[in-house]
Amino acid sequence: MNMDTGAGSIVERLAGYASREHLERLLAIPDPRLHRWVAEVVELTQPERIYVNTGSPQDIEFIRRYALENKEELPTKYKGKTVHFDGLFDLARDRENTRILVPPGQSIPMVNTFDRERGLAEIRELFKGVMKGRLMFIGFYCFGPRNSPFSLYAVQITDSAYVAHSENILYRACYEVFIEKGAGLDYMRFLHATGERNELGWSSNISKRRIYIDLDDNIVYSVNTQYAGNTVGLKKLSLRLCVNKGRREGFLCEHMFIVGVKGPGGRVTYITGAYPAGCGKTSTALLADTLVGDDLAIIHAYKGEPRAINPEIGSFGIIDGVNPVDDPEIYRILLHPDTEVIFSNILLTEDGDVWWRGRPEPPRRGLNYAGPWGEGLKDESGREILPSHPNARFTTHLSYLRNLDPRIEDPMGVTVEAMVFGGRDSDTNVPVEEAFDWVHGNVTKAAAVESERTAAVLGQVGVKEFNPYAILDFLSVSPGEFLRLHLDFAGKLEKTPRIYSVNYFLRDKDGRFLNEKTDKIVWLKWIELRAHGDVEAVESPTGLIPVYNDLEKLFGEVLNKEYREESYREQFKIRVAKQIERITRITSIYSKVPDTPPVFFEVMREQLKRLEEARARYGDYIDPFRLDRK
Ligand code: SPV
Ligand code: MN
Repeated sequence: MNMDTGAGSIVERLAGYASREHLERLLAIPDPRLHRWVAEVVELTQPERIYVNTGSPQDIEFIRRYALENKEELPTKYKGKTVHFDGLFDLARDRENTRILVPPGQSIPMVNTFDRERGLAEIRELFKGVMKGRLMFIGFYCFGPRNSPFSLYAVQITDSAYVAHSENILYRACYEVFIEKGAGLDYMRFLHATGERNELGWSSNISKRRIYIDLDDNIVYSVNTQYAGNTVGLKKLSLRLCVNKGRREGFLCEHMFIVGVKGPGGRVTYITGAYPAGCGKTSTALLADTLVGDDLAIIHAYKGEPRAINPEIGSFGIIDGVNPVDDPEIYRILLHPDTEVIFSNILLTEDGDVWWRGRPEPPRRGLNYAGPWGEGLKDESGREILPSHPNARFTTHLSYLRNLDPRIEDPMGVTVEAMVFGGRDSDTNVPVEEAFDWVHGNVTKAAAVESERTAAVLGQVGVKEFNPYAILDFLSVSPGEFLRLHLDFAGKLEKTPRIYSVNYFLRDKDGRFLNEKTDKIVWLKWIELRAHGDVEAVESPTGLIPVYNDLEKLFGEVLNKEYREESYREQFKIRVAKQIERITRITSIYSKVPDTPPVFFEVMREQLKRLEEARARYGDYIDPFRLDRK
């Protein structure tokens, strides 16, 4: 690629692609490196024109309209609401083709890597002329509150108005910071191209879909895809860059919600939670008393406290199953006349209504992620095509939430008192359990998250998968190193957050869920009380579980529900044999990760010993009423 320098030549190089106005917008940012990059991208991808998005209301509106004109989004009968389809083969994150570029011969345990030079050569080929005839958007965003020392910055280039529109909803546009800081600003870069589109508007070169992450250059390339998890740079592509920066600088970049839970006397306790996609993370975040974030958290040690910020201001949440009874707040927002929403991969009915599983009436004919849809439609292999996809999503502003915590804008973040780790687990973990301490929690709960696979990634649903910190898909370092980073982080803190596992998916022997959807709020309230030492707990071989009477009280107070002893006994019995199997599975995974901190194996060995002793004493199941209080 041409590495020409000098403003004069940049003007020449961009002249054929940019109107004077947009050229001036770009040149207003005093950063020659940025100008050179844009010139290189333009020469390589050959867009028709460039559009520099300053984040002004006019630019935001232009992008909204352009997405419709360009048919990347379709109008609905609701004001401010559009539908986007990714297409049948592009409905989720593509793990296989998402790769971290590394020097020859290097690899990172459990992380998908690829030779850097080969990867960049492939990218150059794939991007050659890829934007011909397209408008290329350049957007400038803050990844965190304005003026926060913890915020990161990003430039997104994309030929997709849908991607630009999504980012305008999900992130704070901050063109002015780029003007002010110029070449002194450290920022991530994202380059995305939709690639050829078929007659339905989908990216059609799916076999050439690539998401390549170049840590050395702080840049991510994404091509031949539209699904937001593969394309919206600041969503999950940034997470890999952020994790890498965090490792170097000693902060945590997490796949976690941040919520406030109210306790006695009106106090608000901040809790973060990591769950693999599709395991109740967004719904937990929405159920809490206040919401700071629903997907990502950056956590720094500040004056001895772990402080969390949400880099986002919007939500790209799963819509499948969202219904007026269980999720009244988000349901209200999705259909409210004054809100802006992009629905993706739902069903757009012929009369312009939007349908997903959870809307009370039955689906009607329309258009969906697979094309025209009608009752009984089957795919080539004879399987029924669901009217709305299980990974269908909504993109909307968090500001619509009645329980949005104003501290989402706090540049110093909120103090994290507890961290929660959840997964889809039908037969092993109890609904909620506290770890004995930071190290025990990081090893046995965070680093050991497992979950039955959902529709958010391509592949077969239902298989139990290892997913440490619920972040495996987004790791750019080894899980061993990620654990080490957390263990070391404690050294900067005066008080570490307490750590919990939660499990909303336990089932009985007939396959029925042991808990109701709303029970999760009780677990959060219990965690809140524990974080302040307000209630006792019962000691199990795997951690500290609630005392029956405390839960009985909380169920009554919070949900106005009776909580019976039998329910507690069944939900909180320790499944000893299953726990032992789990340790065996997880330990065998880490034994193949060379940089796993030795303390991991020690803590797991101790846990195994406690479980074996318990089995000798109680058998394969321990009745929680037989355990001692602590
Ligand atoms: C997730 O899958 O964890 C999401 C959506 O939050 S995606 O952007 O696809 O990652
Ligand atoms: Mn997520």
